[in-house]
Amino acid sequence: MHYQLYYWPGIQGRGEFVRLALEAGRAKYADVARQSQRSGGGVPALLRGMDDASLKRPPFAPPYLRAGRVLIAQTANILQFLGPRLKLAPADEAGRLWAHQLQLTVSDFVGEAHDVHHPIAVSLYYRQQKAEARRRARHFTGERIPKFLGYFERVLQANRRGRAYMIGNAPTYVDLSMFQIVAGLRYAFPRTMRRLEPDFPALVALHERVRELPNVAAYLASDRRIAFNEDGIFRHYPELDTSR
Ligand SMILES: N[C@@H](CCC(=O)N[C@@H](CS)C(=O)NCC(=O)O)C(=O)O
Repeated sequence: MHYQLYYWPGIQGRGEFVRLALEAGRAKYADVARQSQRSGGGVPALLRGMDDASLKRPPFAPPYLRAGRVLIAQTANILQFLGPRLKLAPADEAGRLWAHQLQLTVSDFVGEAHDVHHPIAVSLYYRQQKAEARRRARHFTGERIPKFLGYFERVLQANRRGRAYMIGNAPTYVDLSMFQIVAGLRYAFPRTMRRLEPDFPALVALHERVRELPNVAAYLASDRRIAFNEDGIFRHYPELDTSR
């Protein structure tokens, strides 16, 4: 199968959770909006896919994925689809439901990370909502990061098949997302993470383990991996990296 991923070309954002799965699973795929407009790619192609009035099941927002005749959106939904196909999901139904449950929790967390710099409206610039962002950041760094990471750490520690991965004894798309969460938080909130990381040793070790998976390491070293920047979900604004 040859997949087409549609996501904003200049950022990791939510698309990165899908890119990591495609790369770790050595899938053949095109990152359509990063291709030239001359070849039918670029942002116009991304927008066309959402505006196409003939689609009975249109995506609301990127990322979305085309796999032959199938068109699916919502990051966790895309990963639920790709997981078994790329051998990045548990084999049994209970395991797959558990993976999806964890991924939905990742989606909640990612939404909150986004809302730190855009607490009022996505249609406003960060500079237009800075005061509210500062207030929100204090709660995010002080309460929400520890709560979410504490939960993921607990899940990892409770894995009966060892603490190497979140589920069972082999990497799944959830582990890739854990890597991305730690990497993103380190970029956006370095002071906070320096303070908190000692409380989450298994999660920090998981980040290293995933980073060293051969397909992931090759991807991270390639120009396909976009650098974190202040247009994405994880943004580094020092004034928001409040640490008690
Ligand atoms: N719940 C969706 C959220 C999708 C989403 O918010 N996509 C962003 C980019 S990361 C977007 O372009 N949203 C446009 C909009 O909400 O109007 C997911 O997890 O995929």
